[in-house]
Amino acid sequence: MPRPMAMPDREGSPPDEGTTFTISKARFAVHWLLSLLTLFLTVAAIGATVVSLLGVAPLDSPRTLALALTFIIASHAVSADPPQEFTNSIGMKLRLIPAGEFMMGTGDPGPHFGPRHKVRITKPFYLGVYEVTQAEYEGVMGENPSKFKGASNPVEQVSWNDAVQFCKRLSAKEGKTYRLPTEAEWEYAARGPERRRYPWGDEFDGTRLNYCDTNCELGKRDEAFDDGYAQLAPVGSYPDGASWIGALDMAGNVSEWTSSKFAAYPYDATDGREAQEGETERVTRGGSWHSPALRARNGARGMNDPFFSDSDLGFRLAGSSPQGTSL
Ligand SMILES: [Ca+2]
Ligand SMILES: [Ca+2]
Repeated sequence: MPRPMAMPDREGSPPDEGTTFTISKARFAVHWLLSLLTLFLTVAAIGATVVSLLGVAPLDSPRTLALALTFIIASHAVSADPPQEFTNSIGMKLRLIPAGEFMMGTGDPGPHFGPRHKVRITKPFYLGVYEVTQAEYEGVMGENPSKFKGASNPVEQVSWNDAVQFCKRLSAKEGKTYRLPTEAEWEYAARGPERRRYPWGDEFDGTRLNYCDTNCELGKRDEAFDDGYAQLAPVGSYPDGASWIGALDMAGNVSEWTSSKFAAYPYDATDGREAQEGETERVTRGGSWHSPALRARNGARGMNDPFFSDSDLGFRLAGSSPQGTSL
């Protein structure tokens, strides 16, 4: 299992989380062309109306005005706003997470989960609503390494290197930019501006996630709750466990790789921890079917070598695009 840090949970100045997201170049160009035409025709319509009122011009102001309105409507239809939700070529649903600030980390004693510090997510980014499934992984990679087989189960037994490879292959297939979320993005999507302790709120509820509940065959099982699964659950089995942005299974099912190298807080995306090269340990986030409730907290961190894999460790996609590519 992912190696948890041996301390509890705290909640933190504010390094920027440098995610980039832009709309496609073509969409952007069409939007602005329509906007310029709308402006031109609106000015023409007003001018024609004024001149008509003065009784000197034979211009057809109503028709020009109608044309202007048509362009206004078309301009809105080709809005420059990115879609709130996006389904990719293999049916994976990603949601747009707005930029914002949150308090990262927990208030527990110990050096790894805190101190709490403010982190700013400077640009919107996409995040997978679900963990990557075995069917999705096999569709892209041609193999399914998971121990507990099931097409809708999250893929497990995947190393950080495997997860990154999956992102690269899918990016190449679609011409988009997929990647793992940073641990700041992950925690922001789980915790939100309200500083939730768990994705759904501040109180633990063992029916809203798949953790080591009473069905769990391990000695550390929690007999206070029955979540219905001894090992993996199909992704999205706990709609009541959704985070503030609608991401599912963040607290449990499988722990998830992030892009980040493990480093002490405060989180700073520019200090080298987001460098993709290097064999340093990478941060894992969220609890799993294998872990106790303590690990389900939004601020809990784990870490493992990038070549490590286990049956309670998977990942979810993030998406952001360099300038000019569409997602
Ligand atoms: Ca369980
Ligand atoms: Ca999870």
